[in-house]
Amino acid sequence: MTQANFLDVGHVVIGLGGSGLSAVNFLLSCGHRVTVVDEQPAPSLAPKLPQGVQTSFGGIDEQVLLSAQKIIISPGVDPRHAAIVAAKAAGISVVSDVQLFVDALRERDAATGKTTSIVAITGSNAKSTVTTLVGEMAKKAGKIVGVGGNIGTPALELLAIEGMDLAVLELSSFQLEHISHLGAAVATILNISPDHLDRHGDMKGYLAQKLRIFDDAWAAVVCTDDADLQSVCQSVLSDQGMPDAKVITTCGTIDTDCRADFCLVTSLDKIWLCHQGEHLLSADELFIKGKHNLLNALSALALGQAVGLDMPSMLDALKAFKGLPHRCEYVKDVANRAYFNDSKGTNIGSTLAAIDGLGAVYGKRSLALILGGLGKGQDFSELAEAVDTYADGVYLIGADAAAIEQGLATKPSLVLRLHHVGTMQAAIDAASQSTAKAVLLSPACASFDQFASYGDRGDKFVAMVNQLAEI
Ligand code: UMA
Ligand code: ADP
Repeated sequence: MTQANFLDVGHVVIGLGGSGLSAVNFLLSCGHRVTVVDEQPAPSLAPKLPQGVQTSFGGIDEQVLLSAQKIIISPGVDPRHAAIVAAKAAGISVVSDVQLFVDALRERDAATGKTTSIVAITGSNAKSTVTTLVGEMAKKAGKIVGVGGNIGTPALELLAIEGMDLAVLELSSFQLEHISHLGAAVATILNISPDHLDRHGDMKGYLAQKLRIFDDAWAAVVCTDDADLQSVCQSVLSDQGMPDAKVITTCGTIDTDCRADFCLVTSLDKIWLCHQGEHLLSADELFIKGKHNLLNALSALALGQAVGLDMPSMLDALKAFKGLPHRCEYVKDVANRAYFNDSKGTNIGSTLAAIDGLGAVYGKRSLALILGGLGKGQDFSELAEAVDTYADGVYLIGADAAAIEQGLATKPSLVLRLHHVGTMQAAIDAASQSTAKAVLLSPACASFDQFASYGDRGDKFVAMVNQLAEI
C-alpha cells in the first residue's frame, strides 16, 4: 500500500467496503493501476489491500478524482459529494462495481461463445427473498448459478464461477444509479414504497434509479398490484421497444378472475399459485407463509420462467425453501401457537406486509404482535388499521414504545390491547399466555437500542422461543 501519487492514480475506487475491495482486486487482475479513496482515515479493510495499491484516506480528494482514468463508486457513497460532481463534470466516467461485472461478463461471453443470462431484481422490499429463491430454482434446474449484488456477495466475485449459466443479481437504487445498458435477460421492480429518500430526494428520484434496471432488458416481470408502478414500468418498457409478449405479469391479490400470467386463486378452500389458469401448487405446500410470500413465490417463478428454468424444478425448489432467516421466518409451534421471526421488518412497510400476510392466513384478531425498538421518527398511526384488524394483543418493547403507543392509540378500539412489556423476554412470556393463534416479532423499528443488529434481535427471539418449547 502506498500513498497516492496524484499524477498517476489510474482507476480510482471510492469506498473501501466489500464492493470497493472486490473492484480493486478485479482492476488489478486486469493490469490497471489502482487508487482507493475512503473518507475514513483507517478503513477496516485496508489491511486486505494487495501490494501496489495506492491510497488516499481521510476524505475524498478532488485532485485524485480529477486525475482518474475511471471512477468506481461504492453504493454507500453519495454521488452528490462536490468532488464526485466535479469529476463527472470533467467527463470522467463514474460507474458501479456492478457495471464492471456486467462489462467483464460480456467480454468473457464474447471470448467463449457462451451467453450468461442476468436476472436483475430490485424493489423496496422482498429483494433478498426473491433473489435467493431464483438462485435455488436455478440450482434445482441443474444450472451453474451465481447469486450476488446488494444481497451481500459483491457481483464481481461471481466472475470466479466457471461456466456460469445464470447470474442472479439483487440491485439497490444506489447501485442502479451508476449502471447503464444492463442488458438483463429478465428484470423486475418488485414493489416500491418510500426508502432512501435522503439520498434520492423524493419518490420520483428514487423510482427513476430503480427504472434503470430495465435498460436493454430482454424480458420483464411486472406486478399488477400497484397500478401506478405497473403503468410506469410498462411505459418505460414500451418506450424501449419491448414487445408485450416479453412482459410477464404477476398478481398477489387473491382473485379467481385474475388475468395476470402468475396469480393466486382460491379453490376447494385452498389458495393456489397459478400460471395462466393452471394450478401449480397450493399455499399449504410451502414453508414460507403470508400472502406477501406467495407473491414473492410468483415473482420468482415468473423470473425463472423467463430464463427457461423448467417448472417442475422451480416448484421443487419452492417447496423446499424455508425462507431467509429473520424474514417472516417460521420458528415452531409451541402449545398450539405458531411463532414467526420477522426481525428484518425494520420499517412500517415491511411490518404491514407481515401483519397483512399472516393475518390473511390466521384470521382477524389472531396475532400477538411484538413491536418496538428505535422508531426512526416514523408515524406509527399508519400501522393502526392493520393492527386493529389482526392483532389480539400488541406487546411493546424498546426505546420508542411510547411513540408506537401514541400512533396506535389513534384507533381507540386498540387501546386496551396495547401492553408495555419493555423487553423481548417479557413480550414472549406475555404473548405465550395470550389467546393468539400466532406470535409475530415484526418490530417496525431498528434494533440498536437493545440489540447489536436485526440479526442479533431475531436470534435472541428464536432462542427464547426454543426455551419456551423446552418448558
Ligand atoms: N464510505 C465513504 N464515504 C461515504 C460512504 C461510505 O468513504 O459517503 C466508505 C466507508 O468509509 C466504507 C466504505 O465506503 O469504508 C463502505 O462502502 P459501502 O457503504 O458501499 O459498503 P459495502 O461494504 O461496499 O457494501 C455495499 C452495500 N452497501 C450499501 O449499499 C450501503 C451492501 O448493501 C452490499 O451488500 C455490498 O455493497 C455488496 O454489493 C447493504 C445495504 O445496506 C446490505 N444496502 C442498502 C439496502 O439494502 O437498503 C442499499
Ligand atoms: P429486501 O432485500 O428488499 O430488504 P427481504 O427479502 O430481506 O427484502 O425482506 C425484508 C422485509 O420485507 C421482511 O421483513 C418482510 O416482512 C418484508 N417483505 C417480504 N416480502 C415482501 C413483499 N412482497 N412486500 C412487502 N414486504 C415484504
